[in-house]
Amino acid sequence: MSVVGFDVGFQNCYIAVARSGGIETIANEYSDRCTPACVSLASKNRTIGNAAKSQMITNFKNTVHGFKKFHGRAIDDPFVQGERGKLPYSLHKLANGSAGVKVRYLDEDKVFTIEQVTAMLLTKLKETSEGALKKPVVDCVISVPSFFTDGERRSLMDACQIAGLNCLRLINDTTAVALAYGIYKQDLPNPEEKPRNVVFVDIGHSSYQVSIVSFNKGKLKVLATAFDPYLGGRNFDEELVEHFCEEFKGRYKLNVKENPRALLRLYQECEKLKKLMSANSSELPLNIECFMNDIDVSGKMNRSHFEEMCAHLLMRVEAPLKAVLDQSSKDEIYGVEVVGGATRIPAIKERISKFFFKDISTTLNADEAVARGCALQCAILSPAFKVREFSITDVVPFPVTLRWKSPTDEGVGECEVYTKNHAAPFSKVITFHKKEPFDLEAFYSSPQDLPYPDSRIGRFTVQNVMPQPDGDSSKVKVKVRVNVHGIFSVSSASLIDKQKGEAEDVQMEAEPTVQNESRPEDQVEKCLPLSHLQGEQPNEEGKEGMSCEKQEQGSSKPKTKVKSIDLPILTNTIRQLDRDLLNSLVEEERKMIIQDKLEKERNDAKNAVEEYVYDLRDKLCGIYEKYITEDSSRLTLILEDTENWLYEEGEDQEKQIYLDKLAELKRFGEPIEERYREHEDRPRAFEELGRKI
Ligand code: ATP
Ligand code: K
Ligand code: MG
Repeated sequence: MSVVGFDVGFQNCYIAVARSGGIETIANEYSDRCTPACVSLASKNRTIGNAAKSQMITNFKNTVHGFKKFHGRAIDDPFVQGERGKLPYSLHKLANGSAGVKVRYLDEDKVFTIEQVTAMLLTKLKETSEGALKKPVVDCVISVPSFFTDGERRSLMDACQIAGLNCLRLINDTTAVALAYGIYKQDLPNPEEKPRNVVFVDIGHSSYQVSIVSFNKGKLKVLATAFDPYLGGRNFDEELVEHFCEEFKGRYKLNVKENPRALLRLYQECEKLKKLMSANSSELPLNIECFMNDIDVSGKMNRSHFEEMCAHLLMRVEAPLKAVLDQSSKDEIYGVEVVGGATRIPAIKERISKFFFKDISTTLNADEAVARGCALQCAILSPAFKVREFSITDVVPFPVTLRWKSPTDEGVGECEVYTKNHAAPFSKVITFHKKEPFDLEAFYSSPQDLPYPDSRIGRFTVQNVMPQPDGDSSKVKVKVRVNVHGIFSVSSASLIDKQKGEAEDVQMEAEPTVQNESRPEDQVEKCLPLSHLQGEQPNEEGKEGMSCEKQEQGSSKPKTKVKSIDLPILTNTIRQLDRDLLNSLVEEERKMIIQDKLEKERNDAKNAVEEYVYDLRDKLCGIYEKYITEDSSRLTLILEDTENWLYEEGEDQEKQIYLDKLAELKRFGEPIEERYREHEDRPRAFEELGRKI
């Protein structure tokens, strides 16, 4: 069983793994611990990560980046529409209304779902970690922004499945950081003492998240989260880009925005400039050669000018900090820990520090803390790995309401099942009195606070409900939950059949089987009777209605002499990929992995021919010279022919052709090599013989 954590960022991904020595962040084949969230499609294969990023400008139409926030969104979502105009690649409307990506792949026009694009990235991260661990990686923990809604989370889970990963938990970015912070701390207050409250801030490329977390020995509890989902490093890049676009229009008469390549280059240079300005307050140059129409461009910028330009962005730093404090009791803040690349901007750091009247702490690795937290969570969930016990309680970011009705029921009922900052994961049992199947509709109760245009979560139909033989309503127990991934569902339902009561002894509220049994059981809510539900008395026999039942976690289950019958639930969540389609995408990803592997082998075979040609040619004029029996010029000619062939008709051949070519060359080369070896070995053999005698 693998213990791996992936921080899948908008721009940068990091991998941490557990090995016997502990948790470590690992590097990819470019010796880079950061793998860019970038996928490039081409006529023979795909490239992912660093190699894809280097294709960004040359193959801009088919190099996909900045796609993380398209998860679970419709193409006509205002956010998607806003991004669309800025992307060098095309978006395409899928049958279910979602945003897909349209590219040229294997010489054909092809549309990939966002789940597929992220799956490609995950495939890369999976392969990198498999390389480091030298074993297959399936189980993992992946980070998500704390403000991700159900639709976004479900979509990411589908991406995992396409990539053949079993995600044990989608953990919120700042919660992962809190775990990385807390698990090794020796001096946390004892469980009965006042907890230590720490604020965590993560500002990445695309978003800004804050959480306040209380720590005691062996546990952390998130108290509240806040965010600006649309503020990150890229907004600062954009300011610089706008500035230089204007400047170049005036000075060089260039319309940069018309030229996707030039615009991408300008983005890259502005990002570099932004980073330099974090370390340097003096004036810095921006130079780009052959920028557009063969014109070299240059400009300059200094930190204070940059901060002026970004004043409206810097103003947005405070609101989430204030929001997180407003939501939690204003107990003493022990520390403020910041991570995420954009927190390196001095003006951002200053503002955070000023707000809390204290120095901010940067003891955590700003780039790697999220991934480390993910790997730690994976280690905790893995039975194969021993880590100290550490319990994690997260929060529900947006309140969830359940609404129900049945065909003959004139009344519609509604209940907010999860308030904002309610503990998660968490299950609740709700009791209804019904005579027929009924629908439960889940939605986010405060759409105005939702960074997502659709407040619906899904419709859950409780099926097979029948009245009791005497015509009375049946008691139906419905379990709702926010699971470890932060995803809401109506997870099970059962009909309590009082008629057969005496015959059997059944546990009434048996926990449904949990997917990952190694993880701590979800808490089950002691739910208050819902007095605000008009006309519906809790637990009143015979009356249609609903109540929540108290059930304490771990308490001995009441053994009532009734029979409970499991009821099937029809789940219909928004934007979810059709399951048959998902299975076909799993298959498609496998095929693409094989295609990439074959293409790599083909390239390797070609390179082997090329290398052999150069190597043999070198040696023929060097160490092999004395051992050539045939006409050496003939051999030189063969090598020259092969070299030419590689550039012409041999440029793009099947793998076998290259293997054959290499074998043919070796027929000439090897006898020479053998004679050389023999001669080299002879004196040595004599020497050895001499020693023995
Ligand atoms: P997100 O968390 O939004 O999904 P991410 O995790 O990919 O995005 P990070 O890797 O945390 O983002 O941060 C990347 C951002 O940090 C980029 O905008 C990058 O330019 C910025 N950044 C990195 N180093 C510096 C620096 N020294 N000064 C200013 N900005 C920096
Ligand atoms: K990151
Ligand atoms: Mg991040």
